[in-house]
Order: sequence, then structure tokens, then C-alpha cells
Amino acid sequence: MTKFTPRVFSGVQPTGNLHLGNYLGAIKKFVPLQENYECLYCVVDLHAITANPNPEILGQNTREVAAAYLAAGIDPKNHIIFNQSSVPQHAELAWFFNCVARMGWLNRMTQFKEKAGKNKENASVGLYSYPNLMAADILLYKATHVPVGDDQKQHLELTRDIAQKFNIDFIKTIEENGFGDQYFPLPEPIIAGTATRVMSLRDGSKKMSKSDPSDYSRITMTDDADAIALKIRKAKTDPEPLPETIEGFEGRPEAKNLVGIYSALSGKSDAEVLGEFGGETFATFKKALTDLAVPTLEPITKKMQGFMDDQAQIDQILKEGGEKARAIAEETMKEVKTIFGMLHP
Ligand code: AQP
Repeated sequence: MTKFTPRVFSGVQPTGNLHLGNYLGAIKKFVPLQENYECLYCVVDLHAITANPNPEILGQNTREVAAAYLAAGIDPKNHIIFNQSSVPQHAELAWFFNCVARMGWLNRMTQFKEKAGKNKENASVGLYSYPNLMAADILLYKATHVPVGDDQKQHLELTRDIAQKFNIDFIKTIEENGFGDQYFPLPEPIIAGTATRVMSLRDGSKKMSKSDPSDYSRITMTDDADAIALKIRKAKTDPEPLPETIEGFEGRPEAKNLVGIYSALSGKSDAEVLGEFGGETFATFKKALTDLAVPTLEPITKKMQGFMDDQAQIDQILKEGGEKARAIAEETMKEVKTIFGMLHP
């Protein structure tokens, strides 16, 4: 059996409005993985141009995501922080995967259906083939583990399907060239713990998202204490007091979401939070949530701002990260071309 180095890859799109869902569902969970894995954390700017590209702010949004990684505690000396477009092999491998993945597989992707909506004919080809690029992001580094929010589960399954089809279709040249009996690992998603899907503050059935037109739907990583307090105060609720047990969340998505946010921020379980607040009014709970959220997020948002104020430092970190990532990516691409039988004189 081919042995793979335990390696983590994940990314966040620099599409602005970086929010609590991105932080609790992904970025915060990246940090402890540094202890046991080689980690690559990417700012996926090629993904950010699949819908509504905005050259005026893409650079600044890219720095913002990098600043969030750094503020959360990612160590760029021992791990890799970089932006996707600085490693051209992402787009290159995505082309190969366009030729491996099947139309039927992409047609099943729910995120494309949601994002393209009724205007499918007018969606970019990039938005449609986005999951192939995501598979390339991960497999370029032969990553074995991918921490993501729950919404990315289907794309991770597709990545595994692509890896598996590649490994089977090209087994002859994989073996002939001494790459073992499997070229790509089948990466494991890490979707665990609290806040795997933080929901909109305005509608508990929709996920908190960067592109929601309502700013009140999300707490962003640049919100100050007043904005956080206001958004929590305005968050949608129902007329009942908080339930006493988890079963009481049935049919009450907003209650479940606010309690879930409290749990993720405090490190407690939902049951423990209900043990404390079950039977209380939302007014009482929202105040407690604000009192927790503001001081918990403040050190991170302050640090983020500090990094944003020193753009030269961020740019240098991205540059060095890009160089380290490219060294791995170039090797993989050379091998993939060999496996496909291409000449690279
Ligand atoms: N609401 C969420 N709860 C938990 N995790 C979430 N993630 C996103 N939203 C939530 C996770 O954050 C990581 C980065 O996401 P992304 O920026 O690459 O893409 P996205 O899922 O499309 O993010 P948004 O914020 O929802 O943007 P739009 O509005 O463009 O759709 C991923 O690990 C994701 O799972």
C-alpha cells in the first residue's frame, strides 16, 4: 500500500465579509491541526472569481483572509499560508481533473444549483467546474485531511471520487513509473465538533454566508463590539423561552443556531448551555451571548487588524508560502503528466 505523509489542506475564498461561520466552522479548527500535520492553508482567489469578480477589492480581501489565518494562530514559519493564484499548478491540475470527472458527478453538486439559481444559463463555466478546481487544490499536495464546514461535504466526496477514478484508470502507468499502487490519497474530511454549519441570524434555515444581501445575517470578523451587540439583538427568534433539552430544538432553527454559536464560542456542549439557560427568555440569552462573543472575538479581530495594518508583512508571508507550495506542486504536476503519458522534454 502506498503510504502518504499526513498533510492538511484547506482554503477560504477572499470574497469579503469573512464571517463567524468561516471562523468557527473552518479557520479556528485549522489551528490545532498544526501539531500533528504539515498544513497548507490557502486563500483561494481563483475560486473567488467564479462569480462577480471584483478587481478593486480582491487584493485586500486576500490579505484579510491571510490576516485571519495569522490572527487565529497559524504559524507561517512551520506551515504554509499562500494564495492559490501564485501556484499555477492549481489551475493546471484542474484541467486534468476536468478530463477525469464526469458531467453526471458535477450535475449533482447542490452548491452550484443553489448559487446559479434560476439563472443557470448565465452562470460561469468556472462556477460549474469549481469542484474540480477544489479537488486539484487538495490533491496537488496529496493532502490526507481537509478541515471544512458541513457545506463542503459533497465537494470532498467528489474529490475522493476523482482521486479514486484517477488511481484506477491510470494504475498501469502509476505502477510502471514506480509511484506505488495508488497515486493520490483519498482525503478524509474533518467536519467535527461544534459550529460545522452556522446559520444566518435572520433565517435559521439558511447558512451564514458572505453573499447574503443582509449584513444583519452575519457577524463579520471586522465587526466591532457595538455591531456584534446590535446584530445579536436583532437576530431572529421565536416567542418561546429557550428549551430545556436538545430535543426541544425541533422546529426551532433560530434557537438551535444561537445556542450552537454560544457553545462554539464557550467550548461547552449544547446540552451544557441549555443546562445553564434552558427556560430563560431570548432577551436574557442574547445578552449573555453578546457578553461572551465580544470579548472572545475581540483579541482575534484586533490581531487581524494589526496584520492588515502591515500589508508588506502579509505580502511577504504569502510570497514565501507560495514558493514553498510551488515546490510541492511542481513535483506533483511533473508526475501527473508522466502518468498521463505526456512528454516533458
Ligand atoms: N455558515 C457556515 N458555517 C460553518 N462553516 C462555514 N463555512 C462557510 N460558511 C460556513 C466554511 O468556511 C470555509 C470557507 O468557506 P468559503 O469562503 O471558501 O466558501 P463558502 O462556503 O462559499 O463561504 P460563504 O461564506 O458561504 O460564501 P458564499 O456566500 O459565497 O457562499 C469552508 O470550509 C466552509 O465550509
